[in-house]
Amino acid sequence: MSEEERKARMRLNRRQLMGATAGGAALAAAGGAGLLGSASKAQATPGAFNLAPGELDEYYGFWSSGQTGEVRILGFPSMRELMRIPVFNRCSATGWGQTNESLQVLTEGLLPETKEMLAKRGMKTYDNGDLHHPHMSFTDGTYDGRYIFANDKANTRVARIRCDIMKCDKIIEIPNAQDIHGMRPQKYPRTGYVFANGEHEAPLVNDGSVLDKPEEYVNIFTAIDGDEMTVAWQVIVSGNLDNCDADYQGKYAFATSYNSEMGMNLAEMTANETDHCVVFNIKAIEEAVAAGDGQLLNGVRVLDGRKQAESQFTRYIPIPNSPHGCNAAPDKQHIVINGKLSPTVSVIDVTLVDAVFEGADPRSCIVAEPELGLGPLHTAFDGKGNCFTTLFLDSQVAKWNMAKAIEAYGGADVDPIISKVDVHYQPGHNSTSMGETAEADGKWLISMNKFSKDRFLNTGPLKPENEQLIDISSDEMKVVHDGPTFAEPHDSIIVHASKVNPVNIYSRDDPGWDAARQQAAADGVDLEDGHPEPIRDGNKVRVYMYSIAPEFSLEKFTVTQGDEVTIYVTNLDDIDDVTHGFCLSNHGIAMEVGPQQTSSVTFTADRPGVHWFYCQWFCHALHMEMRGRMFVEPRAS
Ligand code: CUK
Ligand code: CUA
Repeated sequence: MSEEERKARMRLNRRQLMGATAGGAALAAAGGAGLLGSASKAQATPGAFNLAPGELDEYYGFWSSGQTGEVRILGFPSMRELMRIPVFNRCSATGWGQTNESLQVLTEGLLPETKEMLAKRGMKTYDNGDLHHPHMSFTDGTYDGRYIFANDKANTRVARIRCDIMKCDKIIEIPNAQDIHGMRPQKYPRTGYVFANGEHEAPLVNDGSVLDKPEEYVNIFTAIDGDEMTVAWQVIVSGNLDNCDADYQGKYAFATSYNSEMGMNLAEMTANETDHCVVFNIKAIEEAVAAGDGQLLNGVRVLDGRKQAESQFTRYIPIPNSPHGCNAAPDKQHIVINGKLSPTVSVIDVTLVDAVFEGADPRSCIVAEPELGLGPLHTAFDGKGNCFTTLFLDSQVAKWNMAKAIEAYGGADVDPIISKVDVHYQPGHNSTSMGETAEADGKWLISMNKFSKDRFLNTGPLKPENEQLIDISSDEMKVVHDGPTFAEPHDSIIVHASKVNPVNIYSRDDPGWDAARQQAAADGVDLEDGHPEPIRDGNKVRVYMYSIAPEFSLEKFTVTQGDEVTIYVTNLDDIDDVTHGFCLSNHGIAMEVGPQQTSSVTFTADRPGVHWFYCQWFCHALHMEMRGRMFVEPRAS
């Protein structure tokens, strides 16, 4: 169908609808959200966080959700939750984890042995994940609005979200590694690589031939090609990798590493006074990969960068016991390593790292080590030379000055700490507005606190966490807002709204439903026309319909008990905000169908009888009327 014909038909359908309804014109006008047109949008007063109705935020917040497995979009600084992007979880509203399109994303990157294990449990993919770190792709040291990448610590995966539609389009399971934790995109020249830390150690070939022999376990650092979403290379390291970051030069990646003892229990893991920051030399690694060095394992080139291998791939910079956060400063020169069990943070000067690779003492690149308080976990920056470090045990955020910390390390009698503020309670990550880019703007800080205790009404034994908005525009930090959250946003990024430009309507050319397009072509069907009858192919039956508010193109269709049925729904509405849904009652089937999107779902029709399907997304004044019947004929026995 041509664009002209399609539009003509949409207009026709609307007219028919209005004519057919009692008081139709009024109803249709009231119900078609998209018909209202977009009101002019007010911008927030600068510095305001308590926005008036209709005012838009200055920033997008992209929040992780830990064991919930999704990414959340917040308006920031108002802290209004705008949207949830299902990633590693199963989502009832959108059908993520059930539609064929989402299952393709969730299954195509799984390792064969994982698919086999899950199949034995009747599963196609995992339905849980532990998403700690969402980070946007970079170009030239700042966010470029293309993608958000996120890790799954629970099942060793890395996902990518397309920022044009705010949906996940790729998930890969990382071979050879265990439990991806720290994860950061390359900042310069662009992403490029996504660096991913394997947190837990295990035998490199983990097939049961080695069990309780910790001396044979290894840890793995992975570089993913963020454009292709394939593993580019891996490096074997000593010690457990925790968090990581990249420099602004494109030369090095840095990872905190605890348990240099390679201990298996708490006492063993904390025996040494020092652990490490591991520095990865990207050029040396790329040359070795190109030369075919190391070993090829599960299709990935794996190099040995362990301490005892004394390679040019890595350097181990001694850091006081069990460091955690790893944060590159927007001055493009300093990397802050957060002490956790040590009250200090250690500052690496990236311009001194070349010398370390040329044989200088590994500690010679440390230029400051201020003592800030108990339990420093993560550091954020204001772009004006100041740093904000969460103190987990002290329940505080410390503001300190980088230049003063460097002077003090050099012996000057200066106190780098500018101020501290109490937060409630036990902060983990913190983020500043644009703070992990070269465009850090020093306006806002969010402190992501693990406990809320008495801050909110009691919700039973499980309490929300508490995120506190802090105004950092002056030296004295001011907590201005409490925001409760459900499990467990570890990390967040605060991205200026000018960097992100999502579409309102899907493109009909979107690659997201390529498989549906191909199947329709093979069946001689145009997705946008649907087909009046189910198409039978043995016991497989394909039903093609389109939707235009408030109707599906099929009001009924018939299948036979035992058929494997695939329903394709194409939403022909191309109006901002007119999402439909398809819910088949008493079959556990429901999915979102956005404007101009095609979604599909496959199930076995095993219940003879009449079953209603209905639109499950409030789309129109006649949304309740948007429904149809599936007849399941009993199979002749
Ligand atoms: S880790 Cu959770 S508080 Cu996974 Cu980024 Cu530090
Ligand atoms: Cu379509 Cu509700």
